[in-house]
Amino acid sequence: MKLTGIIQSMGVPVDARQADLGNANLVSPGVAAAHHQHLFCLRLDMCVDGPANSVAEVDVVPDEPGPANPEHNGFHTESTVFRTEHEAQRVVDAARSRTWRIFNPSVRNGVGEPVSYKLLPAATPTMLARPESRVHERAAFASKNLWVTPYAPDEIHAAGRYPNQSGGGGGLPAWTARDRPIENTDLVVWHAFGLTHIVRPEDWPVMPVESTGFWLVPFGFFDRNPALDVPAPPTHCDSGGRAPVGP
Ligand SMILES: [Cu+2]
Repeated sequence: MKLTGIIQSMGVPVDARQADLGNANLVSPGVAAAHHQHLFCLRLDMCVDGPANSVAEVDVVPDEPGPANPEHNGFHTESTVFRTEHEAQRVVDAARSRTWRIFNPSVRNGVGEPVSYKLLPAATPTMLARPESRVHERAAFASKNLWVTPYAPDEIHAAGRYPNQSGGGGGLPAWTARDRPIENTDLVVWHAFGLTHIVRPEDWPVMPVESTGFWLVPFGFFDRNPALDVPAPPTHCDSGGRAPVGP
């Protein structure tokens, strides 16, 4: 997702300095813009080779010292399969290269492992407004980066159907309060991501693009690099039946 446009600015005394401003940055003499966050939630109705899927968190951690790690340089993956909704409420951990794997436990790939897709998050924040704040209550989906729910056709909007002016608590916090099982079933993955925008003078008066997002990539879904399966170069009517030589 790309963010651009015009920042929300405010007038401050023309002689104000940065040190006078607690939650905003000067962008021009007499003009400041508040710190803020752009937080999104994408609903991923997953179906990896069939409807019955599971989700695991995969961290990469150092091996313990010992005979199997004589040079103290080994590291390995630790995989934890989520059994219920509460277990699947997680945040990113870039130091552990944390990813989430959506897999089909009943379908094996060419090396005998479950077919899967990997959700690779960006270095994305969670909501910085405190839990007791109104904005946090209304958009509690942004307090975690990952949620997993069993598929329900009426569960569409992460913050509930009518978040504006609401008392909060709708959407993901309400649905997941039941802590339903999410293993080997038809499930929905919710990824909350975005960025914290500490505004800079270069964002004024029109903001250049900042990007945020994530990657969803096959992990053992294919048995080899599927991009190698490209057709032969086309022949051209002028090439005498030979592949064109170029450029
Ligand atoms: Cu912004």
